[in-house]
Amino acid sequence: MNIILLGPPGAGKGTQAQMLERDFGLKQISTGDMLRAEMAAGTPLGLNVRSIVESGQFVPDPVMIALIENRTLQPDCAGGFILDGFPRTESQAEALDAMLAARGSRIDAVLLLEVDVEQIVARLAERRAPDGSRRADDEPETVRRRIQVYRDQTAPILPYYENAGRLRRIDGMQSVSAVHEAIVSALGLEK
Ligand code: B4P
Repeated sequence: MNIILLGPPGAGKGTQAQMLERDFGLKQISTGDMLRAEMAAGTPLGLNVRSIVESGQFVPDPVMIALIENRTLQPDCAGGFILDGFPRTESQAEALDAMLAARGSRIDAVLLLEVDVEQIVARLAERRAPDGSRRADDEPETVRRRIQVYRDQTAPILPYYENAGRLRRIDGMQSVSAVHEAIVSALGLEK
């Protein structure tokens, strides 16, 4: 099963993708984590995208599409994957369908985690890495920019999935475990 988790920044996509990977063995593919790993390793890609990511803007579509095209071909994705942070634009959504169709594969479910703006700002103000550090893009001013970028560039892809009857909405304002249960039920998975 291949799944897309959609939602605004801080909606809980990463949190829920980790739980699905733990319980059902689907591979989490977090584009945010992939970019941060490139930045931390100081690769040419990481150096190129650092200022974009830290300012809350989107990395160019061709870069992200190539990353996902390669990542989903890795053997650990053969049993199914969860896309956490991709697609984020219409062009990414169309490229994803085309690349999977060319392999005789497809996306089986698209889930939208719905969370309101106040909750997003509060959650990201609290977020800490295990070592206590904070992400540069979690500063309130940058979070507001990320929410605006989501509204401008990601929200318009919702009709792409909704019109094809592929989008399922999940109340992301509930507790982490309640959101997980809602997702498991929407996907018809059994533990
Ligand atoms: P991401 O890393 O994907 O950032 P995110 O939206 O913050 O994460 P998420 O929704 O996963 O929230 P989380 O579970 O952590 O992207 C970062 C940047 O990378 C982007 O701004 C962009 O620059 C770049 N990028 C990534 N993908 C791209 C693409 N496809 N195209 C272009 N650019 C791209 O949850 C947040 C917090 O809430 C956590 O602290 C968590 O503990 C808490 N939380 C979660 N669920 C909760 C709940 N139910 N109740 C209470 N708290 C909860």
